[in-house]
Amino acid sequence: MGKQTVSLIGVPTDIGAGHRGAAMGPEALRVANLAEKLGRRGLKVMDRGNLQGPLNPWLPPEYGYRHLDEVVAWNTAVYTAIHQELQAGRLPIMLGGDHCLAIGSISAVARHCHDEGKRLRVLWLDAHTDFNTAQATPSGNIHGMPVACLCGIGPAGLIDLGGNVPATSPEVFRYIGIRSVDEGEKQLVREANMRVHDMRHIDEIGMKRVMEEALAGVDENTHLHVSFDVDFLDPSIAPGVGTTVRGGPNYREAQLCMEMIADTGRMASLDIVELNPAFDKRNQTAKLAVDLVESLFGKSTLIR
Ligand code: 6HN
Ligand code: MN
Ligand code: MN
Ligand code: MN
Repeated sequence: MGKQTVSLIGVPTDIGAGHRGAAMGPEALRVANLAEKLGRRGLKVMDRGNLQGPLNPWLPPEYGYRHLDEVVAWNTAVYTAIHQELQAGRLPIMLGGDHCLAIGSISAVARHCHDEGKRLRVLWLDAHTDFNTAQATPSGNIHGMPVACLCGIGPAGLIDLGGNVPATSPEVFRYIGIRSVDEGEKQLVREANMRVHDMRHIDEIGMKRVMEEALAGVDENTHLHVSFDVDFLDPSIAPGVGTTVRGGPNYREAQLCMEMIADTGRMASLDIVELNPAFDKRNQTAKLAVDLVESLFGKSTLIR
């Protein structure tokens, strides 16, 4: 077997977020030596540079959405780029950008799985469930809506990127690290029967058993996609995000989570999103994200 090729796709925008700065995420990850570190893990790394799209006009919401047209434009570009990398047999890593961009990346992954007869599993590592709608959202920020859009609840232009509506369905998702869900959103998450491994669950049974549950059923026919919102991590170790919520996984819990994903050998695409260098200290959150991504690709602290 040849070397696995991973492609880095920068998406420098904060178009779906409530704070400016996530547009600087791709460069911060490059400065933290993401490509070099993955190269040292024996991967062939192709940095495809950055996608382009509209500037952030920083306007109030209209009909429950902020910047819907711009969000559609960015996600269309993401869809095309990620789909192309998957078709070429490469493992795409999307360097966000805010989490609205996962609509494009996961729509591409879902389309690819559909065409190849693969079963999709999405691990959504996040403090938030990102399951808002135009009616339920307290902010209008579309980074709070990607999972709903991927399940077919959302506006035209975002639910139909890959041609199939819905792009995918609630049973493919496993949420990990959840600790902030809006009131109306809670109702939607319950109605959709989403599988939520919230922080209370991690406290009670530990990260090991949570990951066993989240990864149960993953086999050789599974395409495992990891959507890593950096605000998943406890803010004491990861201050460089726009929406910090205290009480997240600590360093070792996060490492164990990543290591157990690596052990499956099934991760075939990845988003790194919501990194916000404007809130960071000396790029420490980017460095931590890179350290954790190395673990996703098999770096381990194990001696045996
Ligand atoms: N993220 N639930 C809040 C909202 O505005 O809808 C926060 C969403 C945060 C989204 O961190 O990807
Ligand atoms: Mn493939
Ligand atoms: Mn998120
Ligand atoms: Mn989040």
